[in-house]
Amino acid sequence: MSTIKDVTVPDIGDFKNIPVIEILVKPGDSVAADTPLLTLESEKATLEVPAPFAGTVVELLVAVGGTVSEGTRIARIEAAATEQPSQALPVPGDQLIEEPPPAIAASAGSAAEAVPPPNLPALSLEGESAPAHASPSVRQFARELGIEIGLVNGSGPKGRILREDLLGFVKSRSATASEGTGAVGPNLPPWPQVDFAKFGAIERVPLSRLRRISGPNLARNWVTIPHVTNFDEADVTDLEAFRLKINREGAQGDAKVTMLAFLLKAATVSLKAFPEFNASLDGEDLILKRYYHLGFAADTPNGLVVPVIRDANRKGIRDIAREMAVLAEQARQGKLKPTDMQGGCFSISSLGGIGGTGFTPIINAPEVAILGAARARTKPLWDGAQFQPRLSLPLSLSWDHRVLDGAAAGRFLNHLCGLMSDFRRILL
Ligand code: CAO
Repeated sequence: MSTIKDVTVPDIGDFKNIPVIEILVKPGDSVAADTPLLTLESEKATLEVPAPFAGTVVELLVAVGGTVSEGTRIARIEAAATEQPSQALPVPGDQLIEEPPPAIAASAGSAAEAVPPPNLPALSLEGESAPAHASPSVRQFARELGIEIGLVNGSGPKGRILREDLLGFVKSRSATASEGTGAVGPNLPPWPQVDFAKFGAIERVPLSRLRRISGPNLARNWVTIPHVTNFDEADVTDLEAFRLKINREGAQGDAKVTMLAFLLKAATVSLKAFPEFNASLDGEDLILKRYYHLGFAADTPNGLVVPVIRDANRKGIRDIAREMAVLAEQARQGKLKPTDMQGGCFSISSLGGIGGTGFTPIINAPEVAILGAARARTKPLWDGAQFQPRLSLPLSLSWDHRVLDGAAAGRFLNHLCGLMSDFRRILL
């Protein structure tokens, strides 16, 4: 015969009027003895109140946001006929909750198949691959971050997982799949520790502030964005002749027009034609931008910065060249304002003034593509009847394969090369 019994908050020490932050069951749920029913969180600790016996939840008597103290009635549970009372006390956040051993989680194909062993909390089958030691609030934070807590190494006492460990895990997470879980985890060996001085003279030089800031951002972009790079070449023979002409015609003090100014302008037109390149990924949505703010990578003594030319689509080539010269100079002097580097939709990295035949630029998140330009060279190009000396500009387009695909990238580059080969197409 089964009976309905009230469940009250047991002895929770000095805590009083503690807010309920999470209800973990609902009426109709079957619970084992010790299944966590709700989570309380005071300023100092997080506690889970477990079911004192096995049975079926009939009614919940508290809601998220309510407060409870020792003795507060929180639920009514119809006790199972053979229920064994639990010895469990609520688990304060300062203590550890030990997750079930991996064999249990791994052998269960689904939550429904899982049978919690006696005297262990009911399984939270999130695919944990190792026993996790963590307070309820840390486990909740892990759920919010979508992290499988069993994959995180704890740095606290006895390997306890701390909030900082979760944040560190997110930062270092690579696309490597964790065996058996299908989940992603770092799974990387530690950084090689080498005593370089053993092999010869060395000098230790601290990274510049700029590199310390940009390095982790570049690493994040490289690790988290599935990059693919397409290559193409634009015949810029006529454009180069035009560029030289307008530079000769330019007034005293006019900024020199370089190929990059044309590339920036042409990119705005291609972005208009292929709006999915002028976008950012936001969860499962794509944010399509109706503005055209273009960044360009600028080399400075302290490292790389990416100033942004706003509304480049509305500006003429000379305006773009002038603005680029000002921003590049400010970048070199370390005088760019944060706002000068914000709001970019798409970036261009030009190494044309320096050299090289091509490179694979890293996407500047949250943008979805970046264009690289290498040094233009005169090459013999077959015109159908004979070879002609033509100036060829090597271009590379790195793009985010979560958002774009190779065909789209090929079309984008075709379009851009077409514009650069005959700049009159800009007017079309
Ligand atoms: N092919 C051939 N020549 C090129 C060229 C190209 N693709 N691009 C520029 N040039 C020429 C210019 O015409 C100029 O020649 P002249 O002095 O004879 O007129 C010379 O190279 C120098 O140009 P520049 O570099 O001063 O000007 P820019 O507009 O091309 O670039 C800026 C400006 C700020 C982008 C550049 O100075 C710079 O910092 N580039 C480095 C970007 C970078 O580091 N990218 C890598 C990022 S990943 O680490």
